[in-house]
Amino acid sequence: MTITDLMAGRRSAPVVMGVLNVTPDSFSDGGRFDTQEAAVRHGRSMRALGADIIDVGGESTRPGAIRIDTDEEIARVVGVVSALARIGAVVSIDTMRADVARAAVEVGASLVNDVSGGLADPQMHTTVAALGVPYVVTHWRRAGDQMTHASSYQDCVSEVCTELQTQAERALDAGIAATRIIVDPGLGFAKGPDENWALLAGLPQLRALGFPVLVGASRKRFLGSLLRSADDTPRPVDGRDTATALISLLATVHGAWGVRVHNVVDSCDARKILSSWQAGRECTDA
Ligand code: PMM
Repeated sequence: MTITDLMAGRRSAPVVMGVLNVTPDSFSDGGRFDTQEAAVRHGRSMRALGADIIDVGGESTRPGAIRIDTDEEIARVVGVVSALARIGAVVSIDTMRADVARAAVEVGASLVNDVSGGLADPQMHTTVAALGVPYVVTHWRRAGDQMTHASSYQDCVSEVCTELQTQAERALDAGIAATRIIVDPGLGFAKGPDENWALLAGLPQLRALGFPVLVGASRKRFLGSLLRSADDTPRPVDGRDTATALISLLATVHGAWGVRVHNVVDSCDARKILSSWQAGRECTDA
C-alpha cells in the first residue's frame, strides 16, 4: 500500500509503523542498527513481518539526549531511506529538522514524522508543504536535554489538545493540506506516567481534533514503571513488548489510526485479532 492508501484508511487499523533508529543512543534500540547494512536489513525484515511504514530516525529524542548536527543526521539516514524506498517500502523520516526532512524525501521518504510538531525548526512546516508529503504533528514542549523542565500540566489532555491544535493550524497556514496531517500525543515527551495514561484514556478528545491519531507507546518508560517488580525495579525494555501490543490493540479500539512500534509482529498479530473479532470470521490478511 502507498502512503495515500494508508492516509485514506484503506488498511485495517492500525497502520503499523516500525521503528528504525539509526542511532548509537536511542533508549530502546540505540546502537543496534547504526550501520547502514544492519539498518536496511532490519527495515526489510520489519516490512516482511507486516510493517506498513518504516520510520527512520537519525537522532535520539530520549530525555537527556544531546543534539547532533544536521550533516551528521543526514549522513545517518539518507542511505537507509533510499535503500528501503528502492525496494518499495513506505518510509517516514523521524526528524525535527527541515533540511533532514528535505534530504530524506528527495531520496524516497513519503512521510515526515516531526516529534517537535514544528516547534524545533521554524522552516519545517513550509518545507513539508513544498515537499507535498504527509506530516506527523507530535505534541512536544522542549528538546531532550530540557524536556523534564516542561512537564507540568493542570489538565494534560486539554492542554495537549490545545497545543496540538495550534501546531496543526500553523501547519495548515503554511500550506500543508488537512488530509496530510496526522497528530500524535507524544507519549513520554515532557510527560510522566500519569500524563501518558491520561492521554491514552483521552484518545476520543485527540480524535476530535479531526486528524488521524498516531500513538507511540512502544517500550516507553511508563510501561516499565507500570510493570515494575515487587522491589520497585522497572520492567526492562526487552520485557515491554506484550504491553506495547496490548496498547496497540486498545488504542485501535479507541480510534487510533496508527501505532509506532519496535516489535512489529506483536502489533500485526493484534491487528489480525481485532479484524477477525470485528468481522466475526478469520481475517489472516489484516
Ligand atoms: N517517540 C520517539 C521517537 N519518535 N515519533 C512519534 N510520532 N511518536 C512518538 O511517540 C515517538 C516518535 C521516541 O521513542 P524511540 O526512541 O523508541 O524512537
